[in-house]
Amino acid sequence: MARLILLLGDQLSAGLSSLAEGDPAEDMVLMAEVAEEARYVPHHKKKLAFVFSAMRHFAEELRGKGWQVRYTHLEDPENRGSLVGEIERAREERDVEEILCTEPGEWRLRQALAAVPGLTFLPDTRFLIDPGGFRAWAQGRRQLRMEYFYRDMRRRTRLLMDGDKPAGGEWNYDHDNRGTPPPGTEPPALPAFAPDAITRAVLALVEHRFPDNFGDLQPFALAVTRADAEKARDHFLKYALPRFGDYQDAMRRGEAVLFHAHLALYMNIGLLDPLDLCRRAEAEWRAGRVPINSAEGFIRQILGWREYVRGIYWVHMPLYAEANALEARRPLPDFYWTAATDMACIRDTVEQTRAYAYAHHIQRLMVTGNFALLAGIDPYLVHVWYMAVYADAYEWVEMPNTIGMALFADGGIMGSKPYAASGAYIDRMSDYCAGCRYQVKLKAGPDACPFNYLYWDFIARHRDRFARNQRMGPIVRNLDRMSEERKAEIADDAARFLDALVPAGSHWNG
Ligand code: FAD
Ligand code: DLZ
Ligand code: SF4
Repeated sequence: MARLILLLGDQLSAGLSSLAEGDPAEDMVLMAEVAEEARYVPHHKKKLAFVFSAMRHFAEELRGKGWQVRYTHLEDPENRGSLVGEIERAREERDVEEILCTEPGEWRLRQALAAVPGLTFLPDTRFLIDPGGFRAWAQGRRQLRMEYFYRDMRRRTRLLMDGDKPAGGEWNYDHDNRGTPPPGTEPPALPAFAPDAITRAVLALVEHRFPDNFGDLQPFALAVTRADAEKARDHFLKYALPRFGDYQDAMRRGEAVLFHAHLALYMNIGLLDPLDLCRRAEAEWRAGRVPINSAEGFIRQILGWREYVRGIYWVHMPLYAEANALEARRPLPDFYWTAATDMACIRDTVEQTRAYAYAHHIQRLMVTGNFALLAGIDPYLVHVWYMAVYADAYEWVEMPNTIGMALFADGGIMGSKPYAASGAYIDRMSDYCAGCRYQVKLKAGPDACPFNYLYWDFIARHRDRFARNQRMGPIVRNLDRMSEERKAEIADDAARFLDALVPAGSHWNG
């Protein structure tokens, strides 16, 4: 009797553990486009098209290598609508001895699949540390910090190491990642990939089946095959990586990607290998083509943050999804979907998100994330939004970034203090404020930048909690030094602004 290899939509890697364990001569690969996965959050149209097209191309690649692939299209009238249902259907059609599946990236899906009789999970070896290894690293530590995890990962993988010393002399060049590009700096354009017949069929499917989902489907220029994703990778290494380090935290109006990689979507779906990417970035530095702050900054994001958030996710699920340490209960404002706000920074970020299913890290963290933190938006609703709108979003990576890093809803598991900032930060790191109807230098009144009074209102709302946090102490003391009149003014401005927010429709609120 043959085995069935269930291959999920984000497992499009030739070296996947379940494929390595299987035998193309005997076993069958099962891939399925199903409504349950397409609808559990209202995915951006581009994300849906990207996933389905990449799945279809990968199925063709496997067939070309001699695999028998049972592929269910979303439109198949017999489609049972869920991955578990599609396994049952395959089982009704043929004798199946065992089902192999590389560990899914989402707790929800793992629970559903764990209940399927005869299904064996195999480790996902595309990651550089498995959840058990992370647990062992975390055990006994009073507080987890990414920096120490990252150093251990450097030693473990030998990336950017000279003997037992960090290459270049320092572990972390974060202090050299905060420049802003001078006017006139031209970021490289992303490579564009023309849709082939498979992608064009998928685009028609998405337009037909998901007409009301958020986001622009066209133009669609994403890579959907390994070969094209590798072209995108090489383009980044050559044209953007040299300045990635300097401008990692910068934001510029109308520029979605700047010197970022725009590669997370390809890594997360399995088209690019993270370790290989890190090695290539290191090779660029060793060849003298990129500075150390670029190579180290890039490798830190992948070897450090990417692996760290996955570890946090698996250690803390399922309770992590419900975390709400700051008791934030406000509904998500409508402008997260419509971009209809006078706040230029949010408008630009949401417009880019709508157009590209992409925004870079500082926009996600310090614009939309920071606003949701300060305004006290319900973390679960914010999580659904981030899961839906970004082409690279899968729960293992999105949830710790949203619930933990951006919203501090985990009470400090991910970071020792909230990433809260007033308008001054956004002004320093971007050119948004010059084109905004609000004035970033004003602290109070209807023309003041909302981030300014929302920041202090946030600190005041959580004063007692933050007073106990060593890193927040000085900020709380600044609040305490304010006059009662000033505190009342902050509370009034914040209430006026927050009360006027229009909640998103219930559909979008998840
Ligand atoms: P670059 O900025 O060029 O970084 C290089 C690579 O490092 C990325 O491709 C990514 O693989 C990795 N990386 C960088 N920062 C992180 C991080 N904080 N966590 C994990 N990996 C990181 N990343 C996702 O891949 N999927 C998500 O759903 C996601 N949701 C996020 C939600 C919020 C609220 C925040 C603050 C961050 C989120 N991130 C997420 C992390 C980060 O913003 C994206 O990885 C990055 O913007 C992707 O664009 P890029 O490929 O151009 O990355
Ligand atoms: C994101 C996604 C979408 C939109 N559709 C499918 C699908 O139809 N079939 C599938 O196997 N996977 C899909 N995925 C990815 C899963 O929802 C899920 O995020 C990952 O498999 C978790 O590892
Ligand atoms: Fe954003 Fe405030 Fe600047 Fe306007 S003034 S762009 S709201 S930070």
